[in-house]
Amino acid sequence: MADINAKPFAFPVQRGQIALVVIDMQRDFVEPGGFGASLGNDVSLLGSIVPTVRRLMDGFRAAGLPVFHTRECHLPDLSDCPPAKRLRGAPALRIGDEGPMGRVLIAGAPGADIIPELAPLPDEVVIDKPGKGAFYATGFGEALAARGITQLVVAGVTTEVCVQTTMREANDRGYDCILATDATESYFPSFKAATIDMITAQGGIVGWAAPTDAILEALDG
Ligand code: C5J
Repeated sequence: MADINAKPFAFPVQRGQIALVVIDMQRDFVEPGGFGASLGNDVSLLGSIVPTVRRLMDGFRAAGLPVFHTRECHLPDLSDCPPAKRLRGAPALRIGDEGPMGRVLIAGAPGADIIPELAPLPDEVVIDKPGKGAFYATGFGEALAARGITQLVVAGVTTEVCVQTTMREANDRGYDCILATDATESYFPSFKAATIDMITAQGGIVGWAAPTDAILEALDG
């Protein structure tokens, strides 16, 4: 494996210590009728990255490297959903409400499922997370430690919310993180661009960023 040609400088891949984490590629964020749409967003932007995320996942799988998936979702009794999160704003559907894809962002509801095109393989770890970051109130850190993972390639949605929060959480815990810039998306293109800038500024204050081709080339190299 070679270094990844990345911003702000080459990402030094550590063989056997790198994994992919695909954040929240769920029907509730990507498909019409879900939570993302209920907030007034145009979800078609997010759908456009699906083939690229799939290519990245397939590259990791082909290289025998671990792929982790996350889902933002809550328990049916909402005991893990702070009222402040549920009640903020004026969405057409709130977390836990019955929508066209079942109860919004509730574990087990069809809307909380990962979209079929990016379905996890049976041996891949899926982390259900009640927050925006993948480490908060989950077993993600322990699952990574058990596999000796110290480096994360991060993809998924949305760039400035759950993806960025996870990268910041990981960075604070000592992981080297690189964002796959064309395998992540936001409902707001300017927020995606700003996130990439924020992550890579000041010598990579949160981490690195590179397109999928550069990441896959390094895995092949
Ligand atoms: C949001 C996420 N945007 N997965 N969740 O509420 O980014």
